[in-house]
Amino acid sequence: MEHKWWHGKTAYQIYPKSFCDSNGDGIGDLQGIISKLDYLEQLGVEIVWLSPVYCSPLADQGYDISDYYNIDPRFGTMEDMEALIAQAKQRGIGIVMDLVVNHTSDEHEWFRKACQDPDGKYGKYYYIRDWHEGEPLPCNWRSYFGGPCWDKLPGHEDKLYLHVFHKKQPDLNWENPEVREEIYRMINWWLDKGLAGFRVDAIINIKKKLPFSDYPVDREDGLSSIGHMLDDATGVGSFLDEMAQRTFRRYDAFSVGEVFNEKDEELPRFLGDNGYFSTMFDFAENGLGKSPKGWYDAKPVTPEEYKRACFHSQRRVADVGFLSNIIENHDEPRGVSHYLPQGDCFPASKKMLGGLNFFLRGIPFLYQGQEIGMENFQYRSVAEVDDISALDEYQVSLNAGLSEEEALATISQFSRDNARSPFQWDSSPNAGFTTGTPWMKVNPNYLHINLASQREDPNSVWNFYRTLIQLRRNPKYHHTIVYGALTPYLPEQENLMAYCRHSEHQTLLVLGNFQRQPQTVPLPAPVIQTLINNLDALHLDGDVLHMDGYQFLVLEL
Ligand code: TEU
Ligand code: CA
Repeated sequence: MEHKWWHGKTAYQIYPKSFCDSNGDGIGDLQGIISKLDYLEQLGVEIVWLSPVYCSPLADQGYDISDYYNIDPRFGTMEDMEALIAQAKQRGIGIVMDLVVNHTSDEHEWFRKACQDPDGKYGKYYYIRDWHEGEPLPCNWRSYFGGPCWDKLPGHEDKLYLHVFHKKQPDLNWENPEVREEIYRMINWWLDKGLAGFRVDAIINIKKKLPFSDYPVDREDGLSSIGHMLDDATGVGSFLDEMAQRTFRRYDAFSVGEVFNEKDEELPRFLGDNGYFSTMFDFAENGLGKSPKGWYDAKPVTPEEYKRACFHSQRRVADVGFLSNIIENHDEPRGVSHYLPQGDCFPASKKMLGGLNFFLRGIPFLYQGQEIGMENFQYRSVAEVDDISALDEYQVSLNAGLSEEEALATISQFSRDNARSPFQWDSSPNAGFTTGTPWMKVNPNYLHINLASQREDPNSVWNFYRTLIQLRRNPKYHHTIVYGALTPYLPEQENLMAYCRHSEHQTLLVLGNFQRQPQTVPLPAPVIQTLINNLDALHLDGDVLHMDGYQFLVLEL
């Protein structure tokens, strides 16, 4: 496998709206991020992915872009963006932007022009179909945020447009070469500014199975999950290859794909040498427990399921390329609230979960706040919900017969808002995120979970994450941690997640006791030294290790 500049990095995702507000309007911004570059450098991350900061009506918090070539004034200016790229670079940090090109905002100039003249040039940028009241829709796909993915084209009673996400996110027609040219031009324009690369949003959706047709109805709404269509669609690869060829590869840029349903045999083309992407997120764990019926039917994830999913993903890509490993992102609940058994969310277990994920082969991506162990929060009323996905699932839960209280409890567990509450910098009002009124409520637990207090505490979750990142960067272990093969260790031992990372001259054993109770683990070889321990003690009895509940260890063997 060819070595690449980004293989050994640790990445960090910023959700700009909730990271740091520099001017007191309650909305995080680019100057806020710039003011925290020293912090990011100290943490040790070397790639920073920004969720979208382009002009947007924020119907889906920036994933609905109305101008790809400008920064939304709420986040700052183009000068701020250029300053961020330059000042990050001085600290050895590459900035990665979000590339949202499955759809635009309905407020994008292209879509406005398409509405003015559906038969003209811009009408062909989108999927627009004739339709008359009373006729069936062109197809029965359910949009990701609920309801049919067809809506009336504004200003036209007899035309519909396609949106697989929100109705304010009309899908671009990638079959049209002019659309693809526009996108490549825009990507290169940004790469010319010195961006390190892109995180590529929802990209698998760009290929539609045409002509539009129905799939089996799978809920009472009479619609069908987009997943059926995606399984059926072929040929996304030629778009992705063309995009990579015309953009990323020319710049040796980093690209991380948000891809959910690639098939095994496609993996080498997606993330092998010269693949469509540098890497892709591993979403196997995030999918656990989910139900096609909706969030209300989801099951809790057990440690055994979590472990199996990780190992399965590792096996799939072992000889192919590098996954990007996460426990959470801006679309998911907080990892510690989601994967740790109920009642077991405390510093030691948070460290264990973080550590187990961090040393998997691949690029570790931390999400803002993960490094201080930020947790889900509880909604008090549905009026507090911002996430459009959660609002839809609230309705789905009510339709399934849940009470309002139960529906609220359900969406509290899974809402994307969980990850979007402001970063908890310190114990001052609003957690130091803003001097004004935050656009979203700060989690009340900021008084005891915040960066300022954890910086001073050598045993904090934050200092633990720093140690993980430093170990990955340490020249003595870097090669093994980045390139070493991964072999599951005692995968059948319940609630033990353990694996070896080994290169020619080195073996590291990573162990997490994924339960409250202690457990005993035989070691395969003598311990040379303990590199990481999330607890004070180490009970080693010859080649038998007695692990305390939620103990996490990295041992050099
Ligand atoms: O998400 C893509 C995606 O497939 C979503 O269905 C995701 O699983 C959903 O948000 C969960 O509720 C990306 C972005 O990460 C997300 O924030 C955007 O809303 C979406 O694309 C549309 O751009
Ligand atoms: Ca602001």
